[in-house]
Amino acid sequence: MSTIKRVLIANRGEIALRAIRTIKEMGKQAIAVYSTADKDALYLQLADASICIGGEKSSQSYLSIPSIISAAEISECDAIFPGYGFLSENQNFVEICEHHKIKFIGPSADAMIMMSDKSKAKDVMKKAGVPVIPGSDGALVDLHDAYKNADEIGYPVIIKAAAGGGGRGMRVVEKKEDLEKLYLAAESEAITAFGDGTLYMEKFIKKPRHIEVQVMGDKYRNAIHIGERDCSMQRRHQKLIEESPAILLDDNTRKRLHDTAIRATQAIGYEGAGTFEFLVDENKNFYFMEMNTRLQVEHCVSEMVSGLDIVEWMIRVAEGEKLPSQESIKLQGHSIECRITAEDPVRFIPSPGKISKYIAPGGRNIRMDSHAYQGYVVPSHYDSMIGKLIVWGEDRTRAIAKMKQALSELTIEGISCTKTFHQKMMENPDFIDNNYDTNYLSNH
Ligand code: MV4
Repeated sequence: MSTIKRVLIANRGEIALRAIRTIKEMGKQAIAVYSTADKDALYLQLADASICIGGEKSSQSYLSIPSIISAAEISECDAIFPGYGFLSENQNFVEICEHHKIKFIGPSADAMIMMSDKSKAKDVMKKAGVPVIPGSDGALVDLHDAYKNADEIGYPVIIKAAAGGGGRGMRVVEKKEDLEKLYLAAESEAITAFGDGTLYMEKFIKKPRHIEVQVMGDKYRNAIHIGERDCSMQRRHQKLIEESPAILLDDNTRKRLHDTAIRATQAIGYEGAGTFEFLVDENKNFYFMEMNTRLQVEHCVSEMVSGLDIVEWMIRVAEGEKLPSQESIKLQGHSIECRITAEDPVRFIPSPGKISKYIAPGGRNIRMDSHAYQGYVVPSHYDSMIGKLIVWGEDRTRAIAKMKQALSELTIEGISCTKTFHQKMMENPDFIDNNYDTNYLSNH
């Protein structure tokens, strides 16, 4: 066991704030970093110290490995907390931290490498006995191989970029005549976006639900799950609402899903917090899709139903502590998260600028994770999320009622935000009846 004394947070915004809170609560020091665009950010005031790491462009600051390592060395940090996005899934960064004897609070570079090629990740999971979406055995060799696989799988098929994830480099092929054109389009998009044109193919699942399982592993090959999340309410691959549990699942399917995620975590000797993403088809069969080797934005709904602090456990695991037993984790009630972004609530066009008035909701079982405040200027350089409103209720109906109340208290003026979108959604009969899939917002 080695105690971490001082943690550098290699991130910004609400997740930097969220990490600082737990780090300080644990009696450790929290060192924040910021770009020139973030010099007035709230998280800097709550950190024990803060260091400017460069210009407003992410490439000059939050993505600059030399700047972040220098900041950690100057401030004598013994660990780095990556958050999500930026360097959180950068294998090279993990190795560089190691060389500098700075603990990376997260999985090993090897685990990241194993999961970063989505086609290879599927192969690893298949061998571990995890159901995967039927498709090509590994990467497609060429167009001819694509035709052969598509005939075997049966149309419609979907072509995906091995280096992808989150929807980029994806093409749905309805019929043979379209395959060549879409194969070439996916390939060139993958090369442009990832510098890697490797593709793989799957059976296209119509009207899927996106359900993911939160897992954690420790240094002793213990693995636990912290329940599942339904993240099917998305727009252009951006999640808007997440909840736990996924009420779509019956108890038996849910148990099999959780057992599968634990088996998968153990199979790769995973350490830290991770998420297994599954697609669930119309017959409620679940299939592994990809793994995220980082803390996710929506981790809070899992915290609300379990009572655990996932960031705290990420740090404790990094220190060499054993995870609590699965039996000790009781999942209770229902939690919903609404992502509040600085975008107009109809067309989702970014709306950066100064927040002239800000009032956060409050009350029992309501959590507002936000770095916003009255007078804060939302910069245009980063993603537009300005906060997450998370509620807990004894059941889904009560959670929705609580969310409605909380949204009505939330006041953000001076910029547009997605509050009214969420208010409409909480009244939407299809949402209330759980009658939707991942395509809902593109169809409505
Ligand atoms: C699919 C699919 C249907 N069938 N794969 C989109 C993001 C990327 N991670 C995978 N995605 C999908 N993969 C098969 N075989 C449908 C999607 C998909 C989707 C998945 C989850 C959440 C939202 C989505 C929106 C459109 C398409």
